[in-house]
Amino acid sequence: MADVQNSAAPQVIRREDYRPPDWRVAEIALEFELDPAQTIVRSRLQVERAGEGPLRLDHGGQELLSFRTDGAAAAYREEGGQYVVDLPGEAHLIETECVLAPDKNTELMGLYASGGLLCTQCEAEGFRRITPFPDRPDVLARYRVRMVADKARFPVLLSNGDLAGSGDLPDGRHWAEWHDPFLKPSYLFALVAGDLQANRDSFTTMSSRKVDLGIWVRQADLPKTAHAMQALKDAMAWDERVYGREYDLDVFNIVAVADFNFGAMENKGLNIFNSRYILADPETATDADFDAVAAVVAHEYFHNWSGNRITCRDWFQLSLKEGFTVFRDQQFSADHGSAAVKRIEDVRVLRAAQFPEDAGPLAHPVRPDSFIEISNFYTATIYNKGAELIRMMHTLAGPERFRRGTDLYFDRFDGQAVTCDDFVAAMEEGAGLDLSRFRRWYEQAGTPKVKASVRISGGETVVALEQQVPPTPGQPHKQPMPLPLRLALFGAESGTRLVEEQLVVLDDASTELRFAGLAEPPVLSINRGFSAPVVVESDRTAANLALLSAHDDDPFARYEALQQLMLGGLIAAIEGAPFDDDAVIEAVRRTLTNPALDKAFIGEAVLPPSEAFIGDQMVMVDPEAIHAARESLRQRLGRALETDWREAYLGSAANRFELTPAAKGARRLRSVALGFLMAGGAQDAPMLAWEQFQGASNMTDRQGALNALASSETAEREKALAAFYDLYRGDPLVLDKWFTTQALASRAGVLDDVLRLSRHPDFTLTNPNRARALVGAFSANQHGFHSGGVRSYQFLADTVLELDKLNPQTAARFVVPLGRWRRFAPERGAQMRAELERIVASPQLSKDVFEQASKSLA
Ligand code: B3K
Ligand code: ZN
Repeated sequence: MADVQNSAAPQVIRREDYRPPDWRVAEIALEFELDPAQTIVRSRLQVERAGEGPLRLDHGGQELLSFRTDGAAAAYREEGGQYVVDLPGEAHLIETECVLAPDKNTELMGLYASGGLLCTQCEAEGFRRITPFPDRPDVLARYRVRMVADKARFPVLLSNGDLAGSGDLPDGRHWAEWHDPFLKPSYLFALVAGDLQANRDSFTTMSSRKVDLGIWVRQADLPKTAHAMQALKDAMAWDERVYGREYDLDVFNIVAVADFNFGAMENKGLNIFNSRYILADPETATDADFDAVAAVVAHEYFHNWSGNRITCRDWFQLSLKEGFTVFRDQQFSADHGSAAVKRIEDVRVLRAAQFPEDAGPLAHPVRPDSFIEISNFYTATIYNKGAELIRMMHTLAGPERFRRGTDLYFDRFDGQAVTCDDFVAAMEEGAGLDLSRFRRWYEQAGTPKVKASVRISGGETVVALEQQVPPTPGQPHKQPMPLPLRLALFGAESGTRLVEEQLVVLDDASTELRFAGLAEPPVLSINRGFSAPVVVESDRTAANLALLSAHDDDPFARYEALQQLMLGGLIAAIEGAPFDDDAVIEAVRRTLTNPALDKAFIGEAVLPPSEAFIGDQMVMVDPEAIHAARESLRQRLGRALETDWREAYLGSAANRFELTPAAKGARRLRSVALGFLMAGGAQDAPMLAWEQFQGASNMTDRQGALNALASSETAEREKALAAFYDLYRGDPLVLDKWFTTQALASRAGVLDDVLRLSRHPDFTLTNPNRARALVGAFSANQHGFHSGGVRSYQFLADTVLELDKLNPQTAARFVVPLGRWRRFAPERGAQMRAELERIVASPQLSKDVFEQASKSLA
């Protein structure tokens, strides 16, 4: 850890130090007198002895008005954020009374105010900010919650479980009481109070129980809740069909709030959502937004079993619920749209967020060994790589045996707080797999590299595979991991498949596969469907890749072949090597004009790899050279295939707005084609874009046109940005898009735009969506961000420090891009590093930002 001059270095929490709790909480009764300025919280805990030690209640520094054990003033001591009480007997009653100020809570953890509502966020350690409690996921209790509030301001009072009663009080106040019959950890507690309206519906479960569903929003937003409601019902039915999981309460409520640190939260029976993952209509949400709403609604719903009924023993096991639930939501989305395109998107996310994490200073295993602040571990590794681990088990077992594994898991551990290893053991037993080596996937960080080569020897074709797992912080030496690789061979001349697809599990450092009697020289198709989350390096030529991009019958492999072909050309261009781009142009043309392919797939496949992805393939990232090479390829493709782009553009013309895969695919391809026409410099392209912008009947077309214009130097650019702002200035979620589009633009001077926008009256750091829309997007714009030089780095560090005072959890996320300093040229790297040092040396830094910045320097 770096030299720290400010406070003492924060404490490191280690997995090996886990001890079960000494006291259980059988029941908790909570009483809230709700008021934004001053909320009183009274709690009564029935605690029971489970071990030798004292009772430890975590707290969040709130004002404590009283603390009693068995009716008498408690004799407690304070130890590092805990009240510690020695209790003599086996069972005791603990009562506390506290006062909170939700309207001063800018961290958005615990009880806080958002747009006139009061709401909670407790995962991971927010419950302690509400009331003193053993705030750890292995303490499961039964909750009874009584809320009292002013009826005019807070007509709706919601909490977990079922409504047990409600009524009016004489002074304009009212009350409601909710009881949750299920045992739950404190991180799943929730309450909401506010002036909300519900979109109500119901779902009848497989055992014929009727469940009342409610999506609660501000009245004006009610028309935007239909898609989320449909997704919820689809998710409930899907989980019954695919996993045999039935919902268990009589009520399921969702509330949308405007100020939220992440996507959504799976509180038992009362999910709380960032409004961007609930509200959607064609005028304000893109197709990608609609898909994200459905995926997040499903994800949170699926947590009811994978997370709530069975939860994590400790926070090191976070991927137990998150990796599994992401896998479940990926399967759900694949079943409700194009499975091939969904897999491509999932891999794109993994490569954009997780591979760089695995290769950088913040790399950690899917089950980490230590942390300073758990909020920093809600990462792409825990979520997305975690999901890939579950997917590999699914691939190894096949769907039926996998289901036997999950049945056993749900059966065996229902109502308990367990570990990742408990999951693997249940899968091993239920599915009949040997997963002993597979456990290394949970232990070792780093993305494995697979070298694949093909040679002909003595009339046989030999496929040689070799794996290597790179060193990561704290893990210099790695062991080989079992890599399930789906592979096939295609004829280098004919493009026909020479052998059936096989699943090869490479679980040693290397292996060789032999094939005899092939009719022609083969081309290897490997990691089909992206069956293992690895980087493949192969000896395939540009001609081999072009062949696969035209003939491979696995859609992911086909997409990947074209991506690799483009990548090879781009890297050659960046390194100044000669590169004949005719093969790329021809391969793109064949994909673009292939009537057998669906448009959504074409739209994905023809896009060159992102600048960030190209950077990840290089030891030293040169943002200017990458940008120039990619732009020049886009320009050449735009020119060479102008007629085809035009045809694709017109052939995908918008008609009636529908959310079918075909209609979404057509919209996608239309905007991609427009982007190439702009890149190729077609004279009428800006006008086409402006017409698409103006005539759009939906946000997908409008945003697609705006994106194309935002990266241009045209008069239409300014017109479109001004018109967009005027149209949507009153809609915060759409205004976020306006900020993001400009921050992501591919043009000179993005930094100046961003600095100007950071002073715009609509910009604020107090709303996480807005902060991410501008600052998060800018730092993800590799060329725009780095071409701004030291001023970009200073801006990012200034933002981190300013936001840290308000909201450490969100501030810490913005540190990450600076941590890539080792991968940039020395002068640039030193400037990035200097900003990290400035952050670490700042007084009163949160644990969140300290951990990210100091680890990024180490
Ligand atoms: N479990 C929450 C995430 C909580 C993040 C806390 N820092 C949402 C989800 O993954 O479903
Ligand atoms: Zn989750």
